[in-house]
Amino acid sequence: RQLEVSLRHALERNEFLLNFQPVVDARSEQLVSFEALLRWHSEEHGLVSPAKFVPIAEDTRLIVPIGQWVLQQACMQAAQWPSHVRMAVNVSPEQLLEPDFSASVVRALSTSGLAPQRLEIEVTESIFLRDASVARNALEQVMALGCSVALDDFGTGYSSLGYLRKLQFSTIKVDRSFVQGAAQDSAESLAIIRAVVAMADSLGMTTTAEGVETADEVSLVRELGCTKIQGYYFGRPMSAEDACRVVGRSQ
Ligand code: G
Ligand code: G
Ligand code: NA
Ligand code: MN
Repeated sequence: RQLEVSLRHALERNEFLLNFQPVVDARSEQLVSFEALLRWHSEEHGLVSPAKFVPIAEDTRLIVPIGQWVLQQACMQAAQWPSHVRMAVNVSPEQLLEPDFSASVVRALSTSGLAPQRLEIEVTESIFLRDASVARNALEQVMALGCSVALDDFGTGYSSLGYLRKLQFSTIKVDRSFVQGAAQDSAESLAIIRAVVAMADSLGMTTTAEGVETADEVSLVRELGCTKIQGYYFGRPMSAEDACRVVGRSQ
């Protein structure tokens, strides 16, 4: 495909950049971290959504070098911020299952000077579909470095809860479909968020409500006991410059 050809040259042409979306503490509404979100400005195709190009990058394994670039850039950015602000980076299964994944994390941390405790790796349940023991091993290695691991889009994949027994995720991210559902009075969505929060609490994990767009949704997920909130209400994915301004206000 056309897109794939362009994607092969995107890194060397410097066509990627990162946006950053704030995550706040549900009680204090203080900034706690940013999630790095990849953007591609293709010379041939204009701005391409990650929903479109990330799957192609995964199929072609281009996500491995691209993902390394993301890690590197995100760590360098976070190293510019005060130490109470953490950085979350999305990692695809193809990238995590590479034998040198944890080495690439070490590299990003050491070249940026970022403390490992300030880096959170976000993975989805899909990492357990292919080679669960390799995935678990890779995550244990980055946890041993001092990084934390969040489980993203929780509840939308093919979940087996078994791996929650084996891996100490720091955070479970409640997918925005449940937040939106609960806001529209879906009894099922409400029940699911309650159950996820209760389970996370008893496992010593925190919860982040994703896709929170309105003040009513803020109140709702706070009452449901979510620990952290992410969504357009507190900030859209933004440029590094804008993120620095938000960080400046957070002190
Ligand atoms: O803003 P949003 O359109 O950014 O992101 C769409 C999807 O792309 C999400 O599922 C998100 O997890 C994924 N995504 C965004 N940035 C990255 C990245 O750096 N690496 C990977 N693997 N996925 C990403
Ligand atoms: O899969 P992941 O959770 O990493 O994807 C994050 C995606 O969700 C990004 O595309 C981001 O732009 C989008 N997003 C973040 N906050 C909101 C929100 O409040 N509402 C909606 N509709 N999308 C959001
Ligand atoms: Na994510
Ligand atoms: Mn997410």
